[in-house]
Amino acid sequence: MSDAPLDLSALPDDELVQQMHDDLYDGLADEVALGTQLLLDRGWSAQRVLGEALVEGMRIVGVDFRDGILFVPEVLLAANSMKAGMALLRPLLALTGAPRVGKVVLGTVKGDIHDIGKNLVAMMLEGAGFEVVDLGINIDVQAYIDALSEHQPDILGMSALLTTTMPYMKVVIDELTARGLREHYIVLVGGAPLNEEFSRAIGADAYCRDAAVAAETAQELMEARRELARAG
Ligand code: B1M
Repeated sequence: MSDAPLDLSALPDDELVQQMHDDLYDGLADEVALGTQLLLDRGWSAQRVLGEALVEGMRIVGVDFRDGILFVPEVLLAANSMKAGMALLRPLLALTGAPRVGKVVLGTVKGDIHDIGKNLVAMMLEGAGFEVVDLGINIDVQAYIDALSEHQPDILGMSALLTTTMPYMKVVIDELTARGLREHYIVLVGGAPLNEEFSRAIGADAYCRDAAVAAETAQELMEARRELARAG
């Protein structure tokens, strides 16, 4: 058996993707970044690398995290590796040449520090032509309100990955309503534990299953709003 480092560039596409899943699982950020670049150099689209190599790799990590095989430190390393790959995709996803179509304030709610999905949503929105103000993680109601007042966006986007933090979205929406601000913004919500029903129940405008749906929904609702403004 040889101890020579694996030459990622020598692997065919399917084996490279498989190896990237393993490297993501093992938290090897440099290798994940290299694999990402190799696939791009071989003509893969940024969306395909994202879906088949990175998101799928993180899905596998999530399963073993749930089953108690992986723990927080390992998952953090995996998350950092995913981010290393995403950093290479970001400019490509943002570079669609779409005209500026609106502004979004986006953040992960209070108590929640998951940000990979939110970061992807930010990238896809930028790619669809939105200006995105990313507030980061663990955002409380006052910070959302301050950001809305400062940046005057068209859309507020909130992310939550925990069943314990998703109810905080309602706290934010209720506060907007109490201040008479709710109708000023399109409110989009997303995150793995959410669904349409939850989104309706808390008074959001739409639930977005994934980042691509978030970008499509943002465009559709902006267009509907413009139609309404033209008609009225
Ligand atoms: Co966390 N974690 N985690 N974790 N973690 C989950 C969410 C969990 C499902 C794992 C599991 O048990 N299988 C579980 C939640 C269970 C539940 O509530 N039902 C869980 C838990 C329990 C926890 C801790 C409590 C663990 C502990 O400490 N004991 C802890 C909580 C910390 C906190 O937030 N206070 C914790 C910590 C962590 C890490 C720090 C180690 C790390 C986060 C690192 C980081 O984000 N920088 C982490 C990770 C990585 C995960 C998993 C494995 C992966 C999440 C992810 O990045 N997915 C996750 C398991 C899983 O989801 N399979 C898990 C990839 C990403 C692309 O998908 O985030 O779903 P996702 O985003 C999608 C869509 O949801 C949507 O679009 C995105 C892209 O397509 N979307 C939006 C997301 N936000 C949107 C906003 C929008 C629109 C669409 O706005 C418009």
